[in-house]
Amino acid sequence: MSKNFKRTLITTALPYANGPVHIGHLAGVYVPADIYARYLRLKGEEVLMIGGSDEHGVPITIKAKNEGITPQDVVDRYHGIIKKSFEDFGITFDIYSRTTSDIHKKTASDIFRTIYDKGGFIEKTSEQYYDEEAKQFLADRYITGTCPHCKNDRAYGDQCEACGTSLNPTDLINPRSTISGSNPVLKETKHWYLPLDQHEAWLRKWILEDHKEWKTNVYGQCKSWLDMGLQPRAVSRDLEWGVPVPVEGAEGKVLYVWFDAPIGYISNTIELLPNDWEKWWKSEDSKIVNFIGKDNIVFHCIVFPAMLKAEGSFQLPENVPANEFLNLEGDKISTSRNWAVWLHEYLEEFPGKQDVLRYVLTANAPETKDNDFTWKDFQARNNNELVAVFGNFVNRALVLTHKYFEGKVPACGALTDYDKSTLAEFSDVKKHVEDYLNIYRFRDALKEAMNLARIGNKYLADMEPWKLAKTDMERVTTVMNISLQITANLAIAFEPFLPFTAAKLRDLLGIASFDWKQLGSTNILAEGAQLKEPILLFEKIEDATIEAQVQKLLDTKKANDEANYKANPIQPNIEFDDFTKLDIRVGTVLECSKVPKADKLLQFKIDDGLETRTIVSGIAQHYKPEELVGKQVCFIANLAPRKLKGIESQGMILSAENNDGSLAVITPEKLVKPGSEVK
Ligand code: B3M
Ligand code: ZN
Repeated sequence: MSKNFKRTLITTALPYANGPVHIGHLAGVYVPADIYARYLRLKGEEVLMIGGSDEHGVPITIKAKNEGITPQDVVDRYHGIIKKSFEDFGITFDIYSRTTSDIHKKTASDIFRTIYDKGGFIEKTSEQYYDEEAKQFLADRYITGTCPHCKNDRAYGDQCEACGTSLNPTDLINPRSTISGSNPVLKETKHWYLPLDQHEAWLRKWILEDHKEWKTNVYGQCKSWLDMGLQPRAVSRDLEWGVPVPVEGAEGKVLYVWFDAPIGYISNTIELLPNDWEKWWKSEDSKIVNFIGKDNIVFHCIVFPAMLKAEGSFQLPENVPANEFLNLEGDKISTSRNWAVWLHEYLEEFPGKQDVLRYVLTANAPETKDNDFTWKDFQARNNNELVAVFGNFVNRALVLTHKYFEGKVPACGALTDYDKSTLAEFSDVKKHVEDYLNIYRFRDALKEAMNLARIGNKYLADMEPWKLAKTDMERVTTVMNISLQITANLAIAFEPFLPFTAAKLRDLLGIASFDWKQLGSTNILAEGAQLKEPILLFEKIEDATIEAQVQKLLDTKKANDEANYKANPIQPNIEFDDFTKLDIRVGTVLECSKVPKADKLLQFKIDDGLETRTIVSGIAQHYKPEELVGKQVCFIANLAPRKLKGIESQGMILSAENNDGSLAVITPEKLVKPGSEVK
């Protein structure tokens, strides 16, 4: 069912202002949204792209507390950094505002009040943990205790990060308040709930029947939520940081961050267009599209629509093209673990290379499943695609035009069959790119656009104008005209994807402005038009640069391992008699050699004070054989012999395992007689 929309309102998830933004944000939400917005604008459509920082919520209060500053200080700092990163990467928001603005507080408050007055909430009293010393209710994250599943004693009230289980605060054994350290008590508190169960019927129809075209990952997640049955959700919290609940008797309570944040889209539109915002949100001919990451799906497809429906005067989104997650070198991106490529740092280290990152993140976007960002892939895509295909083609087209025609676009003469087939090949590009962009398949759209450069590259390589120039200048004019027209097409096609490069190209070609309608045309550049001196659009990224980035991540990993190091829990007690059964001795290593065809094994001959015994030990990755000869080691002498790679091992050498997995052989602190007992 395709409706006749007059305008498109694009919203992008509001990042939490408790840290800078990283490549995962860009890949998941902002680059695709920006491509879509730029594309629609190039087509001359009426578009609005709304963004902003999400400045409420508990993590911000925790960060403030840890740093001894106010939550407002935290969000002021990160809002500025985030906003600048987006500007630097060419994300074309019509407004990028914040949820601590007065307009937002009023809008969120008004919407709550309207729903409240219509009887759209239910009030419920429940027991929640309360810190009697700090005199406040505790958010889940403010409570730690022992995980009932894995016994980790640093689990949070909402989750145990050691075993990944999600928890309720009352699941914790020996709960403690992180504010005062005291044991919290359960106390009754009243909250307002959005009765999602009452919205289930229309949500089912709206999503599962009327929006079958939504991306399968989005549709599938919605379906599973709906099939599980919806429950009322609390939309208020006992907290000081947030939008106060606008109801009498609600002192000390604020709107739940997930209630106020999506309203930020509306408030920011009001801030931008105080007199004209309603047509974007309330008229049926506005198409609303929410760009988000997969962890936000339930809030945008179920909770926010239910809020809007309960309020009664807003349009629902037409599509919610959520992406999956982008991982980094095999690990989940994490702000708290500093496992990320931060956008502001990237720009310091790769100045001017915004488009390289935009390209890589789009070519490898997590559109249908989680994907991995690796520096090797980043380098390969830059060197083999942007430099070798796109840049190489454009550069040759421009350099040759300067060489043969003083930089003026030569005339197009008679076309050969090969010329015609080349032109035919690229004339379909517009349709292909559009077809993909219209259904939010940005990677495929980019591939189609890139195909233009491949066609151009192949054409130049096949035509070899540098050879033709010796015999047939007439052909050279045609070949170069066609090559330049392809270059101009590239500039238009890439404007949504690589706007900085497209702008450079436009300048080189002297095109006044882009018109999407011209895409696919073979006479964008007029005969005789003067081109500027060529510049390189992309440059090769060297191995050393990539290795430095990989090293930076390895350093992070190491620092994290150090910070998180905790010895394994102690095994259950044993009886003393069990201990005495172990005969542990000191021996002197007489010989040590690698076991053939076994990477991990070393074979020892050990003087145990009685005879020479053979022991095979799995420490070859930690020691060279010669390092151990002459050393004294500890070994279990009465372990039943067993065969390893055909060699009978008579005992086991003891070593300590470090937290990075490396092994250190145990040796006595001073020399002792071989065969000495370890007690
Ligand atoms: N701040 C969560 C997030 O950054 C949240 C999104 C709000 S969108 C209204 O993943
Ligand atoms: Zn656990």
